[in-house]
Amino acid sequence: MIRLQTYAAFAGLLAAAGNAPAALLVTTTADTVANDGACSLREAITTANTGVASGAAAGECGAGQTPPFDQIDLPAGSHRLQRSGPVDDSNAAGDLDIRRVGIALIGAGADVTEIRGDRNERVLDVGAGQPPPTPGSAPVRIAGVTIRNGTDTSGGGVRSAAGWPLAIEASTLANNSAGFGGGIAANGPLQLRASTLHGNTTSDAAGPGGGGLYYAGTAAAELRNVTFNANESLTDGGAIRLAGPALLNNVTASGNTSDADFNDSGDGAIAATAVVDLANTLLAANIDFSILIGGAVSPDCSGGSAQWSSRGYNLIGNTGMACQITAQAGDQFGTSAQPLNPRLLPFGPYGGTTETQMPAANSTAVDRGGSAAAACETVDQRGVARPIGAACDIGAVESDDRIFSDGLQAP
Ligand SMILES: [Ca+2]
Ligand SMILES: [Ca+2]
Ligand SMILES: [Ca+2]
Ligand SMILES: [Ca+2]
Repeated sequence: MIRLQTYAAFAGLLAAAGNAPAALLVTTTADTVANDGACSLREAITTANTGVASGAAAGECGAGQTPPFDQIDLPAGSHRLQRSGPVDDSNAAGDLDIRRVGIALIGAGADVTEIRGDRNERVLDVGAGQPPPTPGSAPVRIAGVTIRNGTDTSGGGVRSAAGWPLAIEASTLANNSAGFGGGIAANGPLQLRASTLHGNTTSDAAGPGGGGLYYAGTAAAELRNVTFNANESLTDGGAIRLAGPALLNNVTASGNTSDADFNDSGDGAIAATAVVDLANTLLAANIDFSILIGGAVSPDCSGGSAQWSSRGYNLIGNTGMACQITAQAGDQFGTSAQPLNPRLLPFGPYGGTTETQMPAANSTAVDRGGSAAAACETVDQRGVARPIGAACDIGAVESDDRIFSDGLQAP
């Protein structure tokens, strides 16, 4: 289980070395800006952005502390955004605007800490209106939170500006909506780990798509131990639209829908117009609604042979009509005529702080992951060590389901 509550120990070590970065502790779930002796999430972000305390009263963010403030600790609770006002990038109202690299926003776990949008604007905006930072800067890091109910033109949950590095870990993005990039729209370097994107949607019927994620950075985005379930795009990429390159290892995308307005424009749980390099990844049992009108169907992946690059040990249920990928060692690819059933258990809690889709014991994802150059991640999305059984499993979660559908127990 990844709880990410080790910061206190870490800060203690640094304090002993006389070099403690100041952490801000959020002490209220209210979306307030007032010298009231409480430190709200919005105030903490402004203090981290500017280095200025939110007020002089004891208990305000940064009062009596020394900047820079590199970390915001967000305890369990529902932090609902409620400040309305003109759209701004200065963190005054609507979305929360992070304007400095190296800030870490750390919740107590995606199952207990949430930041909830008000459905008028996205939840978190990283680097908006700012020039790109120096290449190689420390990322803005978000960990141990659920981000839900944001709505915007792009990045309903989170948007990052061009060149702004973003790392999201052990988090859930759920029920966000945007023109494109329903959950996340990342325009700078991206690392996405041990996280779930569920029930995010796009709303622009002519946009680039990406129900869960839209990526347009220039460096390869890294997705490791990530689950995409029940996201939906009106166009391409029910789960992910890649306009920039990406590396995927141990990703699961199932139950996502592309071309949700079934006008035969859009396909692929992952749709790529840049190089996508994948290993140990499961793309199966997704839906391309073009099938409803007899259009070209490619439910699981879409893109040309110049885009799709397998390192092996992937399970793609149906490569369909628009996914040109060449099988490598360990790959299991189905077709429209003979799709593969991934035999995943229902999306739900299988341990850890994020919900996942575990392969059933009789899934061909079990014990079919790779090694050497195509090695699985050393732990799974829940933080459980791989492998369980003879070899690691394809997808985000290592199966500990041991009962076959015939009732016999797996060895
Ligand atoms: Ca206050
Ligand atoms: Ca903004
Ligand atoms: Ca704002
Ligand atoms: Ca469409």
